[in-house]
This record gives sequence, C-alpha cells and structure tokens, in this order.
Amino acid sequence: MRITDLSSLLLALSLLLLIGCSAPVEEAPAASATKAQTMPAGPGRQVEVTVKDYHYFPEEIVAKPGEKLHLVIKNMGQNEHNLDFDFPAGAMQMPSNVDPGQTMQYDIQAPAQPGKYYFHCPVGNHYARGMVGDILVR
Ligand SMILES: [Cu+2]
Repeated sequence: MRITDLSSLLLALSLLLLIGCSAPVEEAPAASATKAQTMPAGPGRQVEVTVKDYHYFPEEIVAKPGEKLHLVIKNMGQNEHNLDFDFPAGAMQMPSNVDPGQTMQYDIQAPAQPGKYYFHCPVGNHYARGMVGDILVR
C-alpha cells in the first residue's frame, strides 16, 4: 500500500468516525444524481481509466474547462465498480456499474470552472478503501 493510499484511507475513516459511522461521506442523494448523457463517440477526447484493486489508474485526469471527454473505463479487477464525479452541477455517474473484465464507455463534460474535482466509487465500501481520484480542470 502506498503512502497516498494510506492517507486517503485514514482520512476517509476519520470522516466516517466523525459522522458516527452512518452514511458514506459525500454520497449525493440518489434523486440528485445525474445519469451521464451518452453522446456519439468522436466529439470528446478519449481518456482511458483502468480500475483494479480498488484504485483508478490514473488517479488524476487533466482536462480543459468545459472539455468533452469520452471515457473508456476498463475493469481489470475482481469486483464491479463505478465512477461518480462530484461536479458543482451535481453528481454524475456511469450509466451502470462495470463488471470485472468488462469495459464501459460514456461521455462527460468537464466543469467550466477551473479547479480540482473528485470522483469516487459508490459501490459498497470502496470509497472508504481509498477508491478516489480527481479531475484537474485548467
Ligand atoms: Cu469500486
């Protein structure tokens, strides 16, 4: 386990303790979650993210403000996973979980405002296990 993984895990665990071990941290209510719009492949820049052992590779995506991205999520692990973006306009998630050995493609648009936005896996306790990443908009 790398140092960064350990510190994210400790942070997640301490946050859970702070709120009394109730709901997972930063889980948006289901009603406000926005399903990703599926656009034809082409307009967005293709970004590949591999999911394995409760981590995203790479853990950071760099995008321009408002840039359209065509995400290709490859699950090389043993569990199903997802990828929720915590955007200012609301959470944006994959159309469905991606199963082990499967690939899912969908399109998103980066926020117009430069900054660092986080994404995480909403499945089970994956977030607490350190399954987080970020998209750096600049
Ligand atoms: Cu996961």
